[in-house]
Amino acid sequence: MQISSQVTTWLWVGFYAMAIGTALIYLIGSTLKQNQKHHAYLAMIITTIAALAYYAMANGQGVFLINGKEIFVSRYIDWLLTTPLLLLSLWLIAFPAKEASKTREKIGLFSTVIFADIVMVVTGLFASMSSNPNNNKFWFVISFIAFLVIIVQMYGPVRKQAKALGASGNMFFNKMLNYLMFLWLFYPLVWLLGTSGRDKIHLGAETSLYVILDVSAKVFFGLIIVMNLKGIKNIE
Ligand code: RET
Repeated sequence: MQISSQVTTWLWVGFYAMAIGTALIYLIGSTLKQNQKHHAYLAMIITTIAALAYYAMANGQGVFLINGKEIFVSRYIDWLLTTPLLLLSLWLIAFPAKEASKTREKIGLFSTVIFADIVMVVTGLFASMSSNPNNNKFWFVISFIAFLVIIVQMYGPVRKQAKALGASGNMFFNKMLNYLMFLWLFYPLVWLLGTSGRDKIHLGAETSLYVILDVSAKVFFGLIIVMNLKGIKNIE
């Protein structure tokens, strides 16, 4: 479908930032030791998915007019894939490499957070597609509750696991966790202010804010990880 040129420009900015970010993560990641390289691969998968989603959106693909509003379904597909992968990258930092035991506990914890994450994104899409305001509020509240479940799990049991990393590893994990969760708080805020919520900001502003958040949560997040891993023991 046809979208305004300001929106399209921002979507192209998103595409190029993700593509260049992927290349930078690759270059820096290639200097890592073999046992740490997978962190770079994961970061590159995240930015590649986003690059593809932005390319599609910039060309009007995966964008639908529902009840007179543009719904960027491509964005939700991007979130559905990349948010679990972002949580997985924190996970791979949190759990000390040498601790091979407790596998079932790890899988249990991980499934809970991933499930909450999927509920958050899918009900967020339902909320943006509801023409009835009560319906819109209902799905938003459900999505937000799922978001709270993620926060509680990440700051509770997952953060506890990272204590075993030792001082520098633990500090690094906490920094990355705070950085990512702080950024995530702005997504529902932009959503609420934007065309899916209260319509206080226009689609161009909404798109630009999402681009800034996405580049920070995906490109910068990945770059900070690959640039800092080298000196940290226990993280593999
Ligand atoms: C929605 C709307 C409903 C309420 C909540 C939301 C949260 C979305 C989040 C998205 C994070 C996206 C990221 C993308 C990739 O970089 C769905 C906006 C709570 C937290 C990190």
